[in-house]
Amino acid sequence: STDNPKPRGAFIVFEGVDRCGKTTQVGLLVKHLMTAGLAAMAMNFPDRTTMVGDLINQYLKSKQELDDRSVHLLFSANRWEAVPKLEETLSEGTTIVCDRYAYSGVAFSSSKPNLATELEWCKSCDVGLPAPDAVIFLDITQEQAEKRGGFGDERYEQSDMQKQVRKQFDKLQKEDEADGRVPWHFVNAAQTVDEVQHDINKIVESTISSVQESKKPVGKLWK
Ligand code: NYM
Repeated sequence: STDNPKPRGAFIVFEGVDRCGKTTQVGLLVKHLMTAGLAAMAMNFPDRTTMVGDLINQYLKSKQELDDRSVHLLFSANRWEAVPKLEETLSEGTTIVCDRYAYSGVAFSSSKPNLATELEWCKSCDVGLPAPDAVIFLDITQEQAEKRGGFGDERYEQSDMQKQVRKQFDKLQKEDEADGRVPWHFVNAAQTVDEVQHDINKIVESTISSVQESKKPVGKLWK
């Protein structure tokens, strides 16, 4: 009946440095939720399949040079262009499990020397995006991440950059903590794949029930 509309899906965002295991865990979580009979869908940013995403891909593969602010805005545009689909999916009751979001956008861009003092500018273009119901931060030291095999050859895949990115993630977490709306969950990503998955499943199951019980609409990021 109209008094009992179908509850919306939860919006779960995974963040972390490169090689923390995000992509593996996003896949496992979607499978786990679907096996439990819950509607779930994976998303990822950057989405390289769109026109904007193709520009980002060329930049990451160093086939194209772009100004730091320009490419930052492209990463943000790549999220905004996905908003209609994101909102529709959540409102249909499907949980979205997202591999990177605006936190990666700000953490990576603000790790560049040109934008080091521009955290607020970096955040501004993502203000008002759908806010996650939970951020799962796959926590691993740079040393542990690098033991998992060498970096690829994409832009940003260097030790010093990754260490700075980690610091920027910490700043963003502290700001969200002070604001009190978007909860971050740190998961020890140096554990085995199964152990990490177990921790994540518990967090996500409780997030989904609290989203359903609270009946809160999707929030607006940093607003
Ligand atoms: N990245 C990702 C950004 O610099 N800004 C963003 O907004 C997002 C979503 O792109 N090194 C960076 C982080 C990664 C790179 O991501 C490609 P992936 O998840 O490796 O495809």
